[in-house]
Amino acid sequence: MQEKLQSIQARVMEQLDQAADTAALEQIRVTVLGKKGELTGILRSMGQLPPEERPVMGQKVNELRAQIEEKMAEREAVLREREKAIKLEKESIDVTMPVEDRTMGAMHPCSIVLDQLLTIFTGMGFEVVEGPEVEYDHYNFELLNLPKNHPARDAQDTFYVDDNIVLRTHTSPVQARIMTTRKPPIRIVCPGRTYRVDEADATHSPVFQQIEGLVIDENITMSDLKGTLDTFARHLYGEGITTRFRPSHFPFTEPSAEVDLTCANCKGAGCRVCKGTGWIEVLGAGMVNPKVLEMCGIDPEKYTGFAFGIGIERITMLKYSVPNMKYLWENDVRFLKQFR
Ligand code: 2NM
Repeated sequence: MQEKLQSIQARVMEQLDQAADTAALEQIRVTVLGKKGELTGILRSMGQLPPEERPVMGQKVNELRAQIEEKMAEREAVLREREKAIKLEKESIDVTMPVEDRTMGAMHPCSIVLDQLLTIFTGMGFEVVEGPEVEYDHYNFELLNLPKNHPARDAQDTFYVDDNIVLRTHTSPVQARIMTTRKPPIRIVCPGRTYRVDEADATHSPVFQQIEGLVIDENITMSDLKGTLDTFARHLYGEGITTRFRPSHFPFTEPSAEVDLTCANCKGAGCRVCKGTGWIEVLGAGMVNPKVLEMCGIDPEKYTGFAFGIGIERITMLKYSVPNMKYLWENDVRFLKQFR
């Protein structure tokens, strides 16, 4: 038994010296000191010894155990230090390493302009209302004084889903819906996508965006329209920018006007952008046709109103000197990243 102890001592001390990591140490602990370990086995088998040898043997086993535990603790401290150093080395971050290039997104120029328009009009007390892009003929045409067989309803201009349903050709049907469901005073702007059968070219697209305004109350006059659009023009382009109304015709307004803004490029002096006129055509407007009010259930004897429509792409192109509308929907990043 004495010899056995000596051989265990020699072997375990060497194993401890050679243990490469704390997992190996733990393995030694189990095989030597564990419940089924060698030393434990020896202690248990001491019953076979003559009683007078037991205390001496027991002491030797305990001494060896203490020696192994001490050595193991020393070795463990060394190995833990080493493992910590390896871990730190692995996890270290080189703060001087160049970062991966993350490209920032940008607002689409039309969205920048639309946001600006919404800020201007909500600042004047308008509420923003949206509605369906797939619309009943009734709201898109009928209520807006565009009866069947009106030339503006030509299949040439309108995407028909079926006899009664179209892709809206303007955002006015959103306003027709509001007029049929609310009582004046009404003060709304309606932004959104609109659709017309059109060949895409430098200034046209079958899908485009509009924002239309509508005000209905007692005693609303054309001067309210003029004042609203003058304020809009000033906010969009600054002091000195105003509007000019030219007579026009829309079925849903009477009277109707094409509205020009002072050319922001030359402040009205005349330049290449405005073809020497000092004015840029920007929107259409007018007093809501009493027939439209009547059809929408608003008493035209009591109430009057004005409305206007602005093409988002058109004023975006003017604002950023975009020479062709295709740049607005091609989404070439070389174009888009200029708006970061
Ligand atoms: C325009 C020009 C003139 C307009 C009319 C209406 C409604 F619903 F009140 F009848 N909404 N928008 C209107 C009037 C739109 O766009 C160039």
